[in-house]
Amino acid sequence: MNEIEELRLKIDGKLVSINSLESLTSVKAELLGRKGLFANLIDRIKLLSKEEKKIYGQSINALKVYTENRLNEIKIGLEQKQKEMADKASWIDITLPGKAPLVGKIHPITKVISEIIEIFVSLGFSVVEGPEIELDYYNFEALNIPSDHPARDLQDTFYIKEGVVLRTHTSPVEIRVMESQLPPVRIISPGAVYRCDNDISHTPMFHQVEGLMVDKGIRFSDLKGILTIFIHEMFGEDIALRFRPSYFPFTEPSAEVDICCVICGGKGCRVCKDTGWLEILGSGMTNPQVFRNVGYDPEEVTGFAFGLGVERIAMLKYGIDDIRQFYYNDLRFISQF
Ligand code: 2U9
Repeated sequence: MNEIEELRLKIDGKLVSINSLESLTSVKAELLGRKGLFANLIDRIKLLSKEEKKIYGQSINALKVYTENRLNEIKIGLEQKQKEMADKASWIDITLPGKAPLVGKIHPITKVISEIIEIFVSLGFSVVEGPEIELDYYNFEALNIPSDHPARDLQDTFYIKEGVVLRTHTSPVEIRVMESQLPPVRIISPGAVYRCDNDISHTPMFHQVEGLMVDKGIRFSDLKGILTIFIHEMFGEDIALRFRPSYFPFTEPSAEVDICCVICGGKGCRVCKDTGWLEILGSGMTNPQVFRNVGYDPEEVTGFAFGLGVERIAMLKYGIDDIRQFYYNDLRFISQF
């Protein structure tokens, strides 16, 4: 009987060590399996005398039934616990606020281009586009930019190969249009342009909108009228502006347009370099040589053209002091506009 008690204690010790369905399986095999504890005990019965066999057999059997019942209870308990844990893991708190999906926004440069297009379309201009990889002829030659002009310098222009460049402005688009159609012409050409430059106010790729109007009797006053309307639409009716004489090979006469500094109101500050004025675009009456290059007769038609840098306009409009901010693709910056 002592042996039976010892066995029960040993079995209880094994049962309390069970903490998972896996350990249950291995303890069950250890106790009740074909080569387990009970198989071994039952095997020994045949060596006993007739009386011993009866008592010993009954005790072993009772102990076996006890073990089987305990294992069953433990199994039910563990399965219950496992189910509870699975339920808890899959529980959803429908009172929690939902996750807002990240909604895309229009890039500030695209927004400013669209705004510029809208203003010129309302003035009767059409939008045209052209290749970003251009022939030297369309980018420089046809625009009366001589081969010794600083804009042609290797430092400014990205050369693809001899005679082929990344366009440095969108003017070649206007040359292509004039080559393929007769006046009147009233177009703007927005798009990416490339210059070998990289600092706080220059990126190697930036955007321009250029415009061209050609017809019989176009005068400098037409240029002034159209560009004044544009600047008032873009920066507000109250902004002061001035036309300042300048020089471009493709226009004659030429003028740059300044607006009263939007940062200091004309008093002078770091942004306007204490002049009170900000340069906003270049313009001029189309050089007669450019007309001859595309087969137009400068005695018949006249025209004006202008060009503006989109990033520069966006920087002034939104008060941004580093052009590179537009191209870091930091959502905290570009989602503000
Ligand atoms: C044709 C004839 C003339 C376009 C013009 C400018 C003046 C000008 C600059 C503004 C800042 C370039 O982006 S920028 O660096 N552009 O100053 N552009 S007149 O004149 C043309 C265009 C096409 C056929």
